[in-house]
Amino acid sequence: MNYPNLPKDCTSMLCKHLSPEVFEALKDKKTANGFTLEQAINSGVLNLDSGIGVYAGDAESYELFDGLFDPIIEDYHGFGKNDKHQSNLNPDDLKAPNPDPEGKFIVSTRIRVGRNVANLPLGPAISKEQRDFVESSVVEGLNTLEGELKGSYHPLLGMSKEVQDDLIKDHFLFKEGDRFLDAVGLNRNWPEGRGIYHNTDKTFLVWVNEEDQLRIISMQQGGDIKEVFTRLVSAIKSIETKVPFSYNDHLGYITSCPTNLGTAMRASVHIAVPKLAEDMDAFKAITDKHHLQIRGIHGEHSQSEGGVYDISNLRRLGITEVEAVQDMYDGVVALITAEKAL
Ligand code: ADP
Ligand code: DAR
Repeated sequence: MNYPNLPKDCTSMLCKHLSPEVFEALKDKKTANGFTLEQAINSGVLNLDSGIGVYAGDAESYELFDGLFDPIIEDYHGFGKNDKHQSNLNPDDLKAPNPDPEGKFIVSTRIRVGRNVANLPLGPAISKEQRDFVESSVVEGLNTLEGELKGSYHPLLGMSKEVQDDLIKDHFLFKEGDRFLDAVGLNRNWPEGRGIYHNTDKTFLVWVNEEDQLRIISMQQGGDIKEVFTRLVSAIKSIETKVPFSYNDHLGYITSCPTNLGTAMRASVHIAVPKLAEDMDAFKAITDKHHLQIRGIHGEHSQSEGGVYDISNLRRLGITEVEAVQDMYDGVVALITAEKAL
């Protein structure tokens, strides 16, 4: 493998941190699952508009390719090689009375975590047989859930296009054919082994075998962030009694993308701030101050519509789950205050 052609104007973390020296040190290494540096960086080589451009094929990738992953993790999360991740999933520690009880600003709230099954490769290096095993064992565990978490699993294989399109349009299901995921092999054998579990009200959902092997999701209309977090914690604690999660005390919960390590949590609101959005510099000054990310309303790499934005925590590693949600909550309060002032 030769050093990739990375143009000078490429701004991804891959372009920033894959020096020729790091490349030479890592290019001939292979994890126990056969995952190579070439596979890890292919998404960023093919998609020069990537933000990151690198994925892990297994937990070992983060150690074996540390020369590339460590500076990316430090750069994105501000988290050092010898730092230890801490977890706190106690909703009592979250100070978050509904910031918009009259429903004037927050359309909906969604909090999700990524999880992967312990002692198996991650999506980029998993075999079809292993991925099918993940689907069957995760679904077996999900089908034992009771109360508000009780629901049903819907495999993507055999799902009608209408049902699939409706679930995506209504923000419940992942999109198909993401080119970033495709380039690292995360779409292999699609749609086999993939699907969505949800309860009757679609306030609790689990994506199976998309970018991570599980995406555990709690969501509802309105701004009761604490209620959404409490439901998510209950779901995580129920599922982890059935499915062992890949975790270590340095990186926390192990995920395919380094941006999702640690809590692997993204807590978001869809919020209408049309006046504030007329001055994006002022808008971004508030989101930057509160470590928040602005996305469009149909997920990553999408646009906002009607002055509604997806606002979520940027930091996921080196802070606890409670702190990640508190980051989002405090930022949303600041955005509502600014919108009201306008
Ligand atoms: P993820 O959050 O899982 O990393 P995306 O940003 O692509 O992935 O979002 C996945 C889906 O969740 C998209 O359909 C998006 O519209 C939806 N979504 C995210 N946040 C919210 C929210 N606060 N309310 C409703 N839907 C949301
Ligand atoms: N699209 C890839 C991943 C960025 C983080 N988002 C994830 N993991 N869904 C990129 O490098 O832009």
